Amino acid sequence: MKRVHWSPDDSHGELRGIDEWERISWDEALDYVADGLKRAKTDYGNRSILVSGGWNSAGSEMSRTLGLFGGYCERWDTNSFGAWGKTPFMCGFHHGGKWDQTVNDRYDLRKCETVIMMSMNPAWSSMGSQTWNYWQAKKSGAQFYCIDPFYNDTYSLLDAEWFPIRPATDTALLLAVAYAMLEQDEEMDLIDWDFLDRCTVGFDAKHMPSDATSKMNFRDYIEGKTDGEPKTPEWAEQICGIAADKIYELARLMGKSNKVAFMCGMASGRVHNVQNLPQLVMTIGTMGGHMGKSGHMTGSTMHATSGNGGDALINAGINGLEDIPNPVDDAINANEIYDAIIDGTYTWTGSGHFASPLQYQPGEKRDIDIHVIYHPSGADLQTSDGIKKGIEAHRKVDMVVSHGQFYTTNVRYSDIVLPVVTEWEKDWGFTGGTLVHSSNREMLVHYTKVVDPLFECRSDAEIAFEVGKRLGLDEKELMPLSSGQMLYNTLSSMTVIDSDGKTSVPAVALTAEDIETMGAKGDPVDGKLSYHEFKDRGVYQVKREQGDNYGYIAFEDFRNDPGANPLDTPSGKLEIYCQQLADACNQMGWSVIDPIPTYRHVENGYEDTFSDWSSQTKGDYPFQMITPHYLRRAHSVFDNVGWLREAWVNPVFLNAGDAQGLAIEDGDTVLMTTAFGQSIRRATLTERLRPGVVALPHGAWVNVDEETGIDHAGADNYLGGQVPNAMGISGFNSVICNVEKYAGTQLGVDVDEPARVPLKDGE
Ligand SMILES: Nc1nc2c(c(=O)[nH]1)N[C@H]1C(S)=C(S)[C@@H](COP(=O)(O)OP(=O)(O)OC[C@H]3O[C@@H](n4cnc5c(=O)[nH]c(N)nc54)[C@H](O)[C@@H]3O)O[C@H]1N2
Ligand SMILES: Nc1nc2c(c(=O)[nH]1)N[C@H]1C(S)=C(S)[C@@H](COP(=O)(O)OP(=O)(O)OC[C@H]3O[C@@H](n4cnc5c(=O)[nH]c(N)nc54)[C@H](O)[C@@H]3O)O[C@H]1N2
Ligand SMILES: [Mo]
Repeated sequence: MKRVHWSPDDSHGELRGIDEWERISWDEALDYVADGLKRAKTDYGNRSILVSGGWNSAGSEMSRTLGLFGGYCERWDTNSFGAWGKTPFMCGFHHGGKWDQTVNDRYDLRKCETVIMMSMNPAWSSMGSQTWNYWQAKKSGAQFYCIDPFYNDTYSLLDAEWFPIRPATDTALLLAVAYAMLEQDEEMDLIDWDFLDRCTVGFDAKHMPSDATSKMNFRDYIEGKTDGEPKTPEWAEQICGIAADKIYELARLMGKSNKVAFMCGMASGRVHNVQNLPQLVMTIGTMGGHMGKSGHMTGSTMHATSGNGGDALINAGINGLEDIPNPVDDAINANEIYDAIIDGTYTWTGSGHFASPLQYQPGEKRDIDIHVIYHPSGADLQTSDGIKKGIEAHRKVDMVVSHGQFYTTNVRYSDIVLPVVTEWEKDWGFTGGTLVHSSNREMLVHYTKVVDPLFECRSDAEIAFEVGKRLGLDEKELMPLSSGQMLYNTLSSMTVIDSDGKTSVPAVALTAEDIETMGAKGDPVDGKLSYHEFKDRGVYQVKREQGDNYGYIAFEDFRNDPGANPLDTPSGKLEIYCQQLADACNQMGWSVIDPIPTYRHVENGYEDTFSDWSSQTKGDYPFQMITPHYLRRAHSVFDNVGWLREAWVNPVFLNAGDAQGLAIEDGDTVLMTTAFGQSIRRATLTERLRPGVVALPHGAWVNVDEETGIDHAGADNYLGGQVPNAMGISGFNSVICNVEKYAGTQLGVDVDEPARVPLKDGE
């Protein structure tokens, strides 16, 4: 599709999102795209081409083509992991390098007596049946507790006792838990001093790491010796809203003689300025000694591996396609991306931000002049903070291109739309791979085509190839391997851990005939499961049972002998004082953090709901908003599906008492206002949300009324804003807002709304 009023010479950018569409041929569309890219390169250089998509724009098929073309500007953000993506700094890059490796495996969870869950909701948000893991622990007698502003379905199922915390205040709570553990230790013997002594650095002045550049230590800070403010439960209560006596109770629960699993989802890390939170969670775990032993664990757990830590038992192979490096090193953080497009400057902090500490460089102000936005995949305009400013940025450039499966927000604000196939129409693919969390450690999905591509849809690979040809690139370099060869390469390099729990062996058996059918070259493989069976089942599942050799206790060797099994940190120990983390963060220039976990002001957090904190006078945005992942959708995907709209309405959840105070009844249309945008939704009243908190489900397709600027869909990121902070954290759960009854026309139920379809020329 082409937007009617767009042409290469006059983009009429102001009409993006409201223009009509015309159908054009693939050849015309690909020519427009290639010509637009060439023009941007000639006139402004490769840096003027922004490739968006997902948490990191590198890795898509188009990144190969554009890499060969001389490069492109990247976008990066912290998406799912928030602050937790940096756990490796204090836990080491071989444990925490995979964020789901600091908790034990699912069978060991059943040995815990006390499971303390912080910001978790596997019943809604973990693909697969991961709630089963917790249910089994409950059947084995574990007691559950939850720290969350929302008493969600997971907690309800597990009959968890609720600590109804205010959003974005977990740091204050946990600092006070540390205080209360210290205070009650003499009487109740809560702290595992032996573990602290042998396995950590930074807890007190006697245990400082050799690379420390300051004298700060955790104990002095907690007891008020560093800043004159002891982090007492009474101090924390003011901020986090949990009563001091409940904080003392939590501290007792964390005690060393209890078999504790202290588990966190990452939602509390998807908050501005909480770079130290994961470090603090791990610190509390070390104080209770809840690491490296059966029945004890501390750390983050989420996605398909929720409640099931450990190395992948089945490892996806590699397709053999060599990466094409991006000659341009520009990479813009999601918190600055739209300002960069509108104002022409941004903070460069390194390229390819994800796995290694080396990728966090001293911040550097750079000029940038974006002329093309290319969305090869992902749904950034919808799923990143600041949709309103994002629309403005999209309206500014010369050309916007999207590969689209549906009429998504990215597509709607584009000029050229290239329809791509869904997973059901692709020849084959796998979930899993280097990221353990893409499927759980025990299984790997292999999907194959269900239907031929519908209408004229093409694959990303075909599009990348066709655009590349038109850019004059070498066909062999663009696509050196056939699809069949890549399938063979992947399958033949796929490995599984044998039943001894140690040996890695080929997973899939391939005969000469299989290989010929794929049209590939290579030797037959003697593997555990025949290719036919794998393909028919669509899944490789490693059989598990209690007492098998596949168990996993995080940090076990380390705990038993830290000298012989050091962590991959500068000190070799768990770093309660982590110089590397502080240095990496502080040199980027957005926020200053301490090497130990300390209390930091959260931008758009609880304190910002007050115009005057000392007199407790509320300001223009008195409520806090969280944006939970929601059953109706996978992020933005499926929001247009009528059946799902019928099954799950998309309300804004309000605390019933708050609503009463505002004279809002269930079903009323409510106006939500933040500093960044306005949106309306029907209210659902509930007692499960703590007072002062509003929950707006994540991912609804924005629907802006051009006259008023108000979004009618309840799009979370139309209300959330961009705040450059810490190590580039997206603050999806640090939003403050006003809520009032909407005086305009009341909204009907979503299922009665027409599905979003493109406006066609002449209709
Ligand atoms: N307010 C708020 N915002 C959030 C979050 C939050 O909690 N609150 N959560 C954040 C998190 S954790 C995440 S992971 C992100 C997710 O952010 P995104 O990854 O941007 O979200 P999706 O909606 O899953 O977008 C995927 C898009 O890719 C398309 N797609 C799927 N397969 C293919 C393919 O093979 N080729 C191409 N070309 N396209 C394909 C789908 O149609 C869909 O439009 O959102 C983040 N945004
Ligand atoms: N159906 C569905 N499933 C999904 C997705 C989806 O969009 N739809 N997305 C997938 C993806 S990519 C991801 S990353 C995961 C994310 O899944 P989760 O990490 O589970 O994310 P959320 O649902 O945002 O939040 C979980 C809980 O954290 C609480 N919470 C929010 N802010 C805070 C806070 O500041 N402090 C505390 N203590 N608690 C807080 C929320 O109230 C909620 O109960 O879900 C995955 N699964
Ligand atoms: Mo995510």
